Amino acid sequence: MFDRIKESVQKFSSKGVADEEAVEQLVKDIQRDLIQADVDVTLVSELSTEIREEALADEVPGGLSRKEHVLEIVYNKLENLLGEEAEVEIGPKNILLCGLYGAGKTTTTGKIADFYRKRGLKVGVIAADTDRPAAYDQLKQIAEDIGVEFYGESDAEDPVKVVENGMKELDTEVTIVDSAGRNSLNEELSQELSQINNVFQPDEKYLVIPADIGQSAREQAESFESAVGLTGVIVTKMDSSAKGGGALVACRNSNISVKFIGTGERMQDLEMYDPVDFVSEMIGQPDLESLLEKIEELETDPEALLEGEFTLEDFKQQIESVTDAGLMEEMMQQLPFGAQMPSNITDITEEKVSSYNVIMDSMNREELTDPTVIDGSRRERIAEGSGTSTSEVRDLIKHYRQTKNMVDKFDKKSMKRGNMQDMMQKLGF
Ligand SMILES: Nc1nc2c(ncn2[C@@H]2O[C@H](COP(=O)(O)OP(=O)(O)O)[C@@H](O)[C@H]2O)c(=O)[nH]1
Ligand SMILES: [Mg+2]
Repeated sequence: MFDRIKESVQKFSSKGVADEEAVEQLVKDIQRDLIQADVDVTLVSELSTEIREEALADEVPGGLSRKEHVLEIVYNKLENLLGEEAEVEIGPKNILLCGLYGAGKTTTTGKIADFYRKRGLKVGVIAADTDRPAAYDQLKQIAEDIGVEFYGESDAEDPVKVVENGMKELDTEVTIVDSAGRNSLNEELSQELSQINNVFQPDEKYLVIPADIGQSAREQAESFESAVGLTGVIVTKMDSSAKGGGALVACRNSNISVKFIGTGERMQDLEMYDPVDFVSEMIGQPDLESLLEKIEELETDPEALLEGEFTLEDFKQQIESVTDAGLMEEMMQQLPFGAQMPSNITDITEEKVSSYNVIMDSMNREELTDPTVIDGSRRERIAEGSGTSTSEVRDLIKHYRQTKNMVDKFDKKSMKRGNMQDMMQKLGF
């Protein structure tokens, strides 16, 4: 997805100077790419105006080149356009999938089941699509393949009864209902879904939408939202449609968040939605990581740019030596730049330390030494290996970075050795 944008950004990056002409070309290219992805024209035009104005009018922040500055603006705008990173809670729950014919509901039921199974939960699926006889066999097969429990009635006519029976029959922590589709959201489908709702009481109601409907995703999400209520959207077939970007942007504008995306027909082709990953792809991961880091550091201390040896391993040692949150807090108050301290830095609870340790145990040496190599797929691997989520991994890295910035500000050596006393003395205790 957004391959064209990636090319346009690369073209811009490879230019000698980021002058007005280069910016104009970049804006034009991005405009064309977004419209091809079926992003709403009004939004595209707003975005272009914003990029143009900010890229050319703003003073460039010290320490960044004009080119980096422009890329930062483009990065922020695209991320904003694509909405928020999904938050998916890993725990027992009832999940209802709904959507029109062929959207990918049954396949996605299997993918979600596999997602929770891999995270250690006992999972079952219920075949509540009584509309199409083949749906029963399709889901049964999938359930067998991935090794989760299955409930269905091959000759059933009433989906609500099937759900009721399934709930009695299955003894599972995560239960997923695969419902029937229609050609459109008609009265019959809304009624069927609200009846299932009543008996199943889902914690999550996900609308499954195929990427190829592009910006009509907004209308569809809004109509399902008002008919049955939704807690999220899953956009499937991101791998096989050029309009996925349009669908994602449309969902963002419907204010119903995208939770997962489907990227293929196999069970593992499911990702928690993370716009940062897309945008990173577009701008080029290494460039972006280093750019973001540079910006983050600049925001707190330009001199910190020159330093860079406080590794994740040091971080690990350091949080282990300071599990006393009270101590940390007290120390923070003594810092001359206390007002600028990231708020979550004093959040180091015992619980967090042990969860961070588990995550870091799933990282290899390279990652511990240089966390900037941790891209989307590594993050996914680390999360899986440690039984956590990618957002927890991200949280750890963020925490690490903030600490790194702080460490760079005072005596690095004493902190590195975990010698808190020495440091406290320096701070006037
Ligand atoms: N390429 C691709 N195909 C998908 C994806 N999700 C589902 N499909 C295919 O789309 C078709 C319809 O899927 P199905 O789950 O039966 O849709 P349902 O009618 O909503 O239950 C099947 O051929 C699936 O293999 C996806 O993420 N990528
Ligand atoms: Mg189906």
